Amino acid sequence: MNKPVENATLTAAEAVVEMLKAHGVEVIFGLCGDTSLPLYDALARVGSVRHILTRDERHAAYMADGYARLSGKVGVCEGPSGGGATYILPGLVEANESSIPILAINTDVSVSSRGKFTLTELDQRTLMKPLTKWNAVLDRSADIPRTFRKAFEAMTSGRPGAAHIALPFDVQSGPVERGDVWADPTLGSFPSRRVAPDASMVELASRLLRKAKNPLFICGGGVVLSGAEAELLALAETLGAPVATTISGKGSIDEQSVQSVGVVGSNGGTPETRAVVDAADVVIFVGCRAGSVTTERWRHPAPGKARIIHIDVDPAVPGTNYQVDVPLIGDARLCLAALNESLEGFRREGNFKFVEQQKRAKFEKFDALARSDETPIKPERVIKEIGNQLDPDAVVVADPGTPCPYFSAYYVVRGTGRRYFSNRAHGALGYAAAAAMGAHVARPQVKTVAVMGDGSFGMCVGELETAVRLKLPITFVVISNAVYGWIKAGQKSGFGQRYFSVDFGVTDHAKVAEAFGVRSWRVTQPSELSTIVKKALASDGPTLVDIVCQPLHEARAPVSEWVA
Ligand SMILES: Cc1ncc(C[n+]2csc(CCOP(=O)(O)OP(=O)(O)O)c2C)c(N)n1
Repeated sequence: MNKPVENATLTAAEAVVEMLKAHGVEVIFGLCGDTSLPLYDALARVGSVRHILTRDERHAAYMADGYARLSGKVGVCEGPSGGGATYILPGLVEANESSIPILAINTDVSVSSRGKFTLTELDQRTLMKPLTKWNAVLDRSADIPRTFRKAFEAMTSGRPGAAHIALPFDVQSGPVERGDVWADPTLGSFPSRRVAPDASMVELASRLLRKAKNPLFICGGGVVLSGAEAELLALAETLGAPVATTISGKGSIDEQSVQSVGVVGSNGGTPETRAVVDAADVVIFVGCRAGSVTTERWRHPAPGKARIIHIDVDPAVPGTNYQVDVPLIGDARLCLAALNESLEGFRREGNFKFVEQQKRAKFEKFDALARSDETPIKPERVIKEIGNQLDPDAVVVADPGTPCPYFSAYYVVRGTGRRYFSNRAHGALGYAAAAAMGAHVARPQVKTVAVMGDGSFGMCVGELETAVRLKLPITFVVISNAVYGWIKAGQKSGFGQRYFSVDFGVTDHAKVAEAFGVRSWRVTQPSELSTIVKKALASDGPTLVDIVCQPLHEARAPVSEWVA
């Protein structure tokens, strides 16, 4: 093992580190294992790539995801063979479906040990293939440079996505020619290759928009991914059109602006935002898959009622869920810029009275509940308090359960760009804490807050040690109600209140966090909330606020509907 190599060559493990560096990678999140020893040794010897040791590979992938979302660069995570691969998988698939470029490297049993009932042997190629945009299992050391180049190109061009590389133990010790170790560093950020739309389609869209009486944008994550906020605003102003978003689209527009509708759909939308969607005669989807949640199961907009222009970088998206009048395939920024150009000289005066009226109605109901002194504390009060105290540039990450629909609906993003996100592809509980850690590593100068239910807390608690070890000044908020509340709410609304196997025991999450070394508080009284949230946010280390809250099945959820 690790035979000395000539100067003109590197060990393959060293070449892996050099290839990452050549693509601009500065940090890797991961967890060690037997098959990873050569890679770890190379990381130690080569230096200059920061390694963040995590307590679970799933969270390493979530950290890479949060890091990528905030840095605009590929997030990298790693783990060993066998369990390391199966544990990294949930984060990989979430990122891939959310169009977030992360690279996962799992080391593997030696090529020479394949097929011999070797401990941890697993067909990583087949396992990862349907979950990633691109994947490979290395068989030869010499293939490392071109395999990494391919992976970065796949992740950051077209629709961004996740890649996976399996790196066998013996492959890590073979030789790689130094001269083969090169990269195009522009492939380390996304979008690396912007594609412009077909001019004839731009013309068709522009014609439809000139005739529209009540156009509406529904923006998905593609606007923020593409950095198309300025082009979107310019076009929305030209058209006098309101801008609604999906959850991932929060940050496409400043939500304080008159043109902003807020989030629509069945997880963050409200009857008031739905009414705005229903009033549109032309809907322009931008970087949005028009999936079940955004469209409330393809009912809003109602099929056939509004004309549809659909902008997406992925040609497979427009036309999948709605009959589309004009598909515009390309990068969101370039598509919107092309529309701005083709509409030069045109201007429709917007009438935002209806949007304003709907927003006022939505927030009046919210504010009345947010003022409530009742116990258990109402979720609205928590959102209002955190919203009041956070700076506009703060980053909030929300888990499914109570946090995602409530924060999506009522946490007002001030400014544009990535300031709020949730894991909207698969919505696995326990994402926010680790994703927030990755986000903080990418943008350490702003406050980062992770909001989770107690169901999520149970799925991510081990990473509190990572936050303490790295002294990350993140505030973790636990909405504590001793129930899988979102599901119990579903049993209430759709299954005759036959509550079954959804309640669990009460845990003092503040005490648990304290045992990890996190400065923590448990809040039971609404009157205590403000002071404690202030203290937690002001701390320069990790803090946790455990808030005993009204469960969802007793609360007034924004639009709570299961989406199967
Ligand atoms: C890994 C995973 N398992 C199951 C679910 C299904 N699920 C969606 S919401 C929810 C309940 C969430 O409970 P909790 O985190 O306590 O938040 P609450 O709804 O009570 O606010 C469950 C179980 C999921 N999203 N992820």
